[in-house]
Amino acid sequence: MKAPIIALLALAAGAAAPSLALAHVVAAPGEAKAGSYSAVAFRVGHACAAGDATLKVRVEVPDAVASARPQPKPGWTIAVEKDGDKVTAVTWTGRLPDDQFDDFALLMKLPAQPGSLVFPTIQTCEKGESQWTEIPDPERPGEKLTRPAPTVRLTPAATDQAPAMPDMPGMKH
Ligand SMILES: [Cu+2]
Repeated sequence: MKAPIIALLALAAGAAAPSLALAHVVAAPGEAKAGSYSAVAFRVGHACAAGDATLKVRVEVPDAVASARPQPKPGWTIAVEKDGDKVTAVTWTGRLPDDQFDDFALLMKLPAQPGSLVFPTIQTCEKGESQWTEIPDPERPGEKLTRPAPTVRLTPAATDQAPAMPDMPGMKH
């Protein structure tokens, strides 16, 4: 009786492995200085399923992010959702085939508090949808999630003598 169950589990693991091995939707870079203005791209590594195409990417902006502005993308339209002045979500609409990747960027004023910033993201495809909304547990850093939300780790701001790396050239504020 046990053998068939083990075989089924092995099959299930095998089926899940290809998508796990690919890039998911991730924040790039996945680390930034707390309190900085930083550009972070949401990198879409593949469509919702093999052979599908991504049509829409909606990124939720956490409350702690004081400002967020999307980078324009040729071929994509941008819709910004706001609560008062605060940007709460940004949606890019266009078309990205499964065998290509692309970056969808936001320039943000990041919170001063070090920690993890989670950006729940919905990827809408021609044939389906992937909800990248699972929140990583900081106490289980190596844990493999099926659909982890893109996450930016905020590192303590340097006590900088010299200006730090130019994160965001051209930004006026
Ligand atoms: Cu993936």
